[in-house]
Amino acid sequence: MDLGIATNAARDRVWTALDAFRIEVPSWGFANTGTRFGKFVQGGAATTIEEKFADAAQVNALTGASPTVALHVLWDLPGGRADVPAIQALEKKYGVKSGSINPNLFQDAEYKYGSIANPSAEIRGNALAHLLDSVEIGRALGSQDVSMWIADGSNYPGTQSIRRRIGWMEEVLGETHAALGEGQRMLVEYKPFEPAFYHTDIADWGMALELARRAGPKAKVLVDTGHHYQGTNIEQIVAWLLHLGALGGFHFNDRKYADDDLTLGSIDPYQVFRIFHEILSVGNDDQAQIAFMIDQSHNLKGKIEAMVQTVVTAQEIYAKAALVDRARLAELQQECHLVEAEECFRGAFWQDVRPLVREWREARGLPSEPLKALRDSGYVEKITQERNSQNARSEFRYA
Ligand code: LRH
Ligand code: MN
Ligand code: MN
Repeated sequence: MDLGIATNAARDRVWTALDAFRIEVPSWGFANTGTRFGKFVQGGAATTIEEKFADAAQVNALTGASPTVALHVLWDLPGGRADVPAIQALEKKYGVKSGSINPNLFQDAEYKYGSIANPSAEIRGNALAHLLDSVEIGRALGSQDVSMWIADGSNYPGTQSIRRRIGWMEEVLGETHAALGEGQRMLVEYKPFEPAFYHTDIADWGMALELARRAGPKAKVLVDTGHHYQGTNIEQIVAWLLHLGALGGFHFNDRKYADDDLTLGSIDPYQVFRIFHEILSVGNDDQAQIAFMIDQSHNLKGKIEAMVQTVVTAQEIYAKAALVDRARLAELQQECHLVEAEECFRGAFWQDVRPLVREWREARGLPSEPLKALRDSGYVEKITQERNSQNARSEFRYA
């Protein structure tokens, strides 16, 4: 089937889509992270918030698509406190802004039996205080979203009251919502298991949606693509959340087995295409409400290289999704012309959009080949030399 990829109309669709496409990078994607068995330390990994801003700025300069960096409160802000003028100075120096604020309710030993769903009122109070601090940090930095991943759950049947914990979560989330300022939102993320292996308090999109709905209108659902069971139809969840006006955003990554945090599209690019198609099918105003964020940690690939590769892949798949002739597809769906409809849909996926995307990059003054430009720039070698002394140790041990 001829999709007319070389036509002006196709070029316009792709360029319009790429001009609007933004995807946030995570500060933790530039830092040394590991597996549960140990860490492979990279000499060039970022260890300070300034280094994370510097690396994010590189990715943005090369791709033109990631002007914000997500901050993880306890990992990036010493003592969980934000030195707002200092962060604003970094934003100015590096030309990237603070993105979503990610509270951390999973690291402290007091959260062994949960944070906002802990049976102890005192511990729930501490969790709420951290959430309120995170809301305040977001407000002070002018960032829109507080992204909440709640790791709470239990490992053995009968050891916790699932229902009482729902009520406790409702209380804390309601109070957090009440503190949100004008233009702020809270995003409720779900995950079926890990670290809890029997029940997780916010295990799927239904639970996240209901908790968000009860918290208030500024609460939306965050879909992390790695947080589903095998075979889950994620684009159907996306379509439902869009229908309900409840989709806040995404944590994009890919997976083969569980929450693998692999680079986007590395295992199943067609799934990313199907998700992007759902988003491009709604009106522009609704699209603008959806935060695209990357949630990946790169243990083996070079961190900046992996991030550039991810953003480039996201742009390419978004461009493919922009090529779907949605008017024609709607007719074919209406007439139940199954094979033609499927071919219309996946025909766009099979197009090689890279020449078009390259043209767009050149027209926008961006490097035509971001990964090659990264290599040619020598940035990774430079930071590896500069940062190596702090990162020189390499650890690997079984837990
Ligand atoms: C949990 C998660 C969550 C965290 C991030 C580091 O698996 O996806 O979004 O904040 O990883
Ligand atoms: Mn996530
Ligand atoms: Mn995850």
